[in-house]
Amino acid sequence: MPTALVTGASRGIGRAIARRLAATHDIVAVARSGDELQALADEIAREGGRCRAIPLDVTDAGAVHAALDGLEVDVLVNNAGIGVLKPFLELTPDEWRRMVDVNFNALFHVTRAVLPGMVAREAGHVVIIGSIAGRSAFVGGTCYAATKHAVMGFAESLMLEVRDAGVKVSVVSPGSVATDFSPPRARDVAWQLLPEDVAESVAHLVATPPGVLVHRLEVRALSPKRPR
Ligand code: NJP
Repeated sequence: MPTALVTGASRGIGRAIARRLAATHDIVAVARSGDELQALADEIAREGGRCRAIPLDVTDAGAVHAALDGLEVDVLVNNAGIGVLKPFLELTPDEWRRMVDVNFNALFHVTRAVLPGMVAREAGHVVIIGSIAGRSAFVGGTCYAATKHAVMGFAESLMLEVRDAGVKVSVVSPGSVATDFSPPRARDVAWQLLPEDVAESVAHLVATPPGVLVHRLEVRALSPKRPR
């Protein structure tokens, strides 16, 4: 079976992606919460799949390289992300730094560890979970939206660099998703996707034929009135 590495797999969207891809891939699940990762690995094993849990802070360059350098990975899902959504003047320097570190700088560490193997094998798929905030703006999103805009620039540039080597780069940009990511805002709740909806989109991307690349995918709830 091919291998898929999913960051931020301890809960939310990343957990749903790991569970969905486990039908077709051996999973490497990464996040800081070791107990939650182990619970995920046990769940996947009970369903007949394989999942290796690697507790890891993706912002720690040394730890990422020690754990992931040289790992043979067919699909990398850079999903780990945080959002401290509040007015600019209320953001602390630490909140700003953490968002940039997890949402953007960690892309460098994790992708840098795994991509050389993909390029050498002339195959592989790097999927990044962006956001519709990556091409828009909202009040309380100065830093978060900026990191997701940065993700789009990173992803498109990387795509242009590695597509000749047979490596795909895609960004999945969801609307609001029902996870612990941010406190629910009443207006958004009816329009929220489920983590499994995003996971299904990732599975769809990963299953595209070898010669076909879908680089950007925006995923939204259709209507609060329509069940998914
Ligand atoms: O968030 P949440 P989502 N090192 O809070 C992990 C984007 N998105 O699933 O380390 C390693 O449930 C954390 O694990 P742990 C969003 O920007 C969301 O909603 O154990 N891992 C957990 O597994 C993000 O990129 C919405 O705490 C770290 C996971 O990240 C992605 O979707 C809308 C880490 C976060 O789980 C997943 O978000 C949208 C670190 N330093 C885009 N720090 C939405 N939910 O509405 C955190 O457009 N993690």
